[in-house]
Amino acid sequence: MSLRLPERPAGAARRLRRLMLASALGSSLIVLGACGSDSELERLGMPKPVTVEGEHTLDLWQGAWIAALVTGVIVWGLIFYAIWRFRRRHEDEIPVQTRYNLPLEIFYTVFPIIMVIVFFDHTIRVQNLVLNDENVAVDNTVYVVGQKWQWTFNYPEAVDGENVFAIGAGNDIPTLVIPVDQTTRFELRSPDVIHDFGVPGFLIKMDVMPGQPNHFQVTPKELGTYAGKCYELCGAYHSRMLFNVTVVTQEEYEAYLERQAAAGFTSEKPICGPTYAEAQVGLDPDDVDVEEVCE
Ligand SMILES: [Cu+2]
Repeated sequence: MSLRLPERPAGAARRLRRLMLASALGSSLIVLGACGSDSELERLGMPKPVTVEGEHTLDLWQGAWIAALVTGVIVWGLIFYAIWRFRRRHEDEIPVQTRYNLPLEIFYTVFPIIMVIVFFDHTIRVQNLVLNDENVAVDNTVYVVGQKWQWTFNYPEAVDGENVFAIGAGNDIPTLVIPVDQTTRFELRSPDVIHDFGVPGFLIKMDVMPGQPNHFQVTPKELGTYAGKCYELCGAYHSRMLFNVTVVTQEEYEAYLERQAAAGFTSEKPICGPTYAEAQVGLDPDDVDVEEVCE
């Protein structure tokens, strides 16, 4: 029995190529057209950014997904095209035997490297935009202290030159209050182990490390309350390290600080906050060691 090479119907191949090109272009256009920031689908699963800085992160996320999807559609198209175009048509035929194709091999080695370089470049560009701390007018600074296993929020020189603080205790989740349309810098401090301060709605998180001061700033543009958490597995009660962020008007922000100060939550300097065991006692400011400075 003799083996023969497949016969290729020229018209069918041309139609298939056109169909592939049309589907690649069509799906790319659908993805590009769907990208806004209103629905979860448009944001490709990312939470809605409520800060100016978060918009840049969302752009990077969407851009990366568009590039990946366009690449995916082209690759899937080529796979299915090859499956269809070079299928066995007769019992007694063998498929075309290609040992190597140098131009193609150079292409699929070089092109992914170029893609990685482009992704890397965009990532660094957005990171520099979001974390840029030069020539940024910072309106407020909050010292965020992560200690096992609770958060303490310090507002230095907030009321009559004194530091105002808020701490979580036991089952009380602490609330971080910041004003809308103002740039607030978070100075991150830890007296014990590595924690990680993050707010999904702000599309940012950063390690809170002992002996390594970190900071970043946000400019919230929408009023509301947003959930935050510790993103670093930091010990036995890591899961308790929840907090809320409330974005309020400037007047409400000042009123909040006055209320906290009137309730006695003041110190000379930003404090480290109580230990987990101490925090179980309650929110009484008299139980807090205000001498333990965490600057
Ligand atoms: Cu933690």
